[in-house]
Amino acid sequence: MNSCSRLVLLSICLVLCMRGGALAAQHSVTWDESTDFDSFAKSNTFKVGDQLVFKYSPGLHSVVELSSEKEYSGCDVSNAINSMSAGNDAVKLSKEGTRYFACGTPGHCGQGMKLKIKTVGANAAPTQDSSSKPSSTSASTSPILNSVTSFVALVVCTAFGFLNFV
Ligand SMILES: [Cu+2]
Repeated sequence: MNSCSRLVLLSICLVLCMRGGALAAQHSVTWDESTDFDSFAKSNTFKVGDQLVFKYSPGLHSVVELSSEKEYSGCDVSNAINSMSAGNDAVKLSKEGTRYFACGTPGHCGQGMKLKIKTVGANAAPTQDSSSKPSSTSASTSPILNSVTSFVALVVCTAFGFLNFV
């Protein structure tokens, strides 16, 4: 094997390894009345494993998580499923689906301090809101496929690395 084809193989291995090991992202959101939360939601792709971090002045605001679209649109925070008030609140996006957040300070949600985000599978392409199909079957298997790809890439890379020394 000449050095040129080795270089090509090495490049392929590198690409495969990087593709397999996608890093989880952290999405910081400035949690106050001046933020455009719709734009924030649209300009970010939230994937399983990512983190959402709410940054604000403690005491002034809080973060409550709501369980339904109805509560979200009506700013009904009486049945919040989670409540945070530290001012640097991280939320782990552990599965696919839509999540609803609102400010718990009276009046703030009505003024627009609320955020709705959609978490997609870790391997999903960063497309803009391809409507509301559940897509659970295809996407839920992707983390496994992802691991398989990484493993195969690792084995292939190790094998070729070994051959180069023989
Ligand atoms: Cu607030």
